[in-house]
Amino acid sequence: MHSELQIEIREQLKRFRLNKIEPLMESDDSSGIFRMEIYKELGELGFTGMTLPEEYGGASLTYQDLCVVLTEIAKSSISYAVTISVSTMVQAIINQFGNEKQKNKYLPAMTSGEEIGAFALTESGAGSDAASLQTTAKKVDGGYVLNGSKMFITSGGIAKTYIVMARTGGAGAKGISSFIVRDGAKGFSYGKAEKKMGWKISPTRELIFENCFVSDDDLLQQEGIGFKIAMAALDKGRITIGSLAVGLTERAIEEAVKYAVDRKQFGQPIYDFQALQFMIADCATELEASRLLVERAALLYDLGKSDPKMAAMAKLKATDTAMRATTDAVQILGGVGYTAEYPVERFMRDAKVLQIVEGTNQIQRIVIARSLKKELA
Ligand code: COS
Repeated sequence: MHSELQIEIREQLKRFRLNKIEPLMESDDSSGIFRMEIYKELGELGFTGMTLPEEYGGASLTYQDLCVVLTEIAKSSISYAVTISVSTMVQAIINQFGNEKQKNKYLPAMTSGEEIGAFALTESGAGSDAASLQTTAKKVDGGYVLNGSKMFITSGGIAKTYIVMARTGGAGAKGISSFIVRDGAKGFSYGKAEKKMGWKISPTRELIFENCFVSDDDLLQQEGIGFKIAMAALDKGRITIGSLAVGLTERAIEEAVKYAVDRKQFGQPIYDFQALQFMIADCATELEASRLLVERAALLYDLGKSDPKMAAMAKLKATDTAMRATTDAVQILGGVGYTAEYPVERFMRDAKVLQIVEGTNQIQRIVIARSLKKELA
C-alpha cells in the first residue's frame, strides 16, 4: 500500500517522465546521450538525494519512498533511474561512514542533483569475488597513493564524487579501505567507455589510478573496514535495483496488454488467446510478488532492521521477473516487438544487466543461502 505522499510524488513524477523523459528515450538510446539537464531537473524536483537528512539537502524520506520514485522513473528510463540509485547509495555511504567535514563538503552537491556520485568496487580480476581486489592505496605523508583500475563503473566520467575501494593492508576483505576521490584529481583518469547491450544512456567506464594522491581527509573512517562499507552499501543498492526492475516489468506488461488487445489475428484480438493470457497473468503475478519483496526489504531497512538476505531476495526475484516479463513482451508483440518501433526490445536489453549488477543473481543466492545457514543451522 502506498501512502498519500507516495501517490502524490508518483503522480508528479509520472507527468515529468511522460513530458520530459519518455519522448527522448528512443533517439537517446541509439545515440547514447546522457542529459545532465534532465538529472538536474530531477534534482530540482527533489529526487536525487531524497533519503538524506535535510541538513545536507535531502528530504529525510524513507527507502520505501525512494523505491516508489525509482520504479516510476524506470517505467520510462532505467538509465536515469540507475544514476539516481547509485548516486543515492554513494550519498548514504558518506552519510553513514563520513565525518561532519566530509558530509558538508560532498553531500549538498549530490542531494541537489548538481553532481552525481559513483561507486567503484569492481575490477577486471575482481567481480563476484570483490574481496580479491588489487587496487592499492599506499600510505604516505598526509594521505595515500592509489594505483590500479576499476571496471564497469556506472556513471564513470559524468560523476564528480567516487567511492573507491582500495587495498591498504594484506589479502582479503580486512585489507580493504574506502576513499572519496574527486573527478579531476591528479593521477585519476577515465579508461574506455563500454559499448553495451542496454543501459545505453547511462555511461559505464573504466577508472584508472596512476599515483593518485588522496588526502587523509578523504579516507572513510579508518583503514580495513572498506569491504564492510561496500557490502552494507550494496544491501541498500540491491533493494533499489529491485525497485528499478519492478518499474521495467510494469511497463513491459502495460505495453504487452495494450498491443495484444488491439492486434487482431484469426478474427479476434490476440489477447483473447489463452496462451497469451497465461503469459501475461504469470508476469503480472510475478510482478506483484517482486513488488512485495522490494517493499518488505525497504521497510526492514527503514525500521533499522536491514537484512542482507531480504535485499538479495528482492533483487533476485525482481530482476529475474523483469527479464522474463520483457522477454515475454517481445514475444507477444512478435515481429514488431523485435524492432525499435516499439520500446519492448529496449526493455529486454535493459533488463539483462539487472541480473548482473550489484552482485549477479548467483551471488544473491549465495548471500541468501549463507544467511539461512546462520539463522537456521
Ligand atoms: N554487511 C556488512 N558486512 C558484511 C556484509 C554485509 N552485508 N557481508 C559481509 N560482510 C563482512 C563479513 O561479516 C566479513 O567480516 P568479518 O570477517 O569481520 O565477519 C567480511 O565482510 C567478509 O565477508 P565474507 O567472508 O562473506 O566475504 P566473501 O569474500 O566470501 O564475499 C560476497 C562475500 C560473495 C557476498 C561478496 O564478495 C559479494 O557481494 N560479491 C559480489 C560483489 C558485487 O556485488 N559487486 C557489484 C559491484 S557494484 S555493480
